[in-house]
Amino acid sequence: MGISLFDLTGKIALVTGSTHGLGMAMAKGLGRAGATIIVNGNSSQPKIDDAVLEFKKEGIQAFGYKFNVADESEVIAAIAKMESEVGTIDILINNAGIIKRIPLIEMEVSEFKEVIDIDLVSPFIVSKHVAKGMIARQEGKIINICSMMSELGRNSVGAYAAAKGGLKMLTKNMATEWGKHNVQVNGIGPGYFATEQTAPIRIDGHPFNDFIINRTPAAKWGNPDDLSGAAIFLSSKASDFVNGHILYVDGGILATIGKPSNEI
Ligand code: GCO
Repeated sequence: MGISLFDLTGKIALVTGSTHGLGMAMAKGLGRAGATIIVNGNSSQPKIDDAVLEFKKEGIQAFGYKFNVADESEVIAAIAKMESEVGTIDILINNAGIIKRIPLIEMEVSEFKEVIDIDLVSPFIVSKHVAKGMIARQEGKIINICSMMSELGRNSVGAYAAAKGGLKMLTKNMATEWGKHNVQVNGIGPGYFATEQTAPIRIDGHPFNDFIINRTPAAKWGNPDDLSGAAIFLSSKASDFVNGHILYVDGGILATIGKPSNEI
């Protein structure tokens, strides 16, 4: 039986912001498919160490590195350290991100810029420096974590939507420039998932919670593990001819205008 198209054995994957939430879930998916995982966070070393232990408990080879994805000098130093201590990075998932739910009219410029910095500039910084090695080796996979807000606006998340819309186009441009080097760059656009980030708008009875259930053909919030398949696909040989594609894992939100709350 030949190697499965989806087998990541022998590959090393760096997932930024993977100490919790969607990043951890996608990293676990890649680990279960055979990849060695590099966990990243910028909070505390104990949080990173705890996350690494969670992977190891599942028999996944994992290493942890604390660095700020928005600081180019930290990124350059961290990549050099990771590639000397763990090995060359075959797969990069740019997942680290923040959101600030503030109406645009009330938002400070500094707050807007912070969201753009983390959610859009940082994937550029990390990708640029990881891609140098991928281009030298003529092989690599980069996945940018986009959002429903790469396609749709929503009250109070204007900076986040601007960043995620930009990340969609940055993904297409990375694919344009690096495709000839056998580096496939794609995006995953998660719909609405049950995570810490969405906890404030997911409370039972919260108008937004009811809205999302109505607006989603699958009629539920996503489970972070639902992203594993898309992450494995876009990290594996199965997607070697997929470039610049944003794969939405959204329970169907983008497929529909939705329905009135009283309609079955
Ligand atoms: C919000 C949510 C969204 C989701 C996700 C959707 O406030 O609307 O946090 O931004 O987290 O990004 O794809």
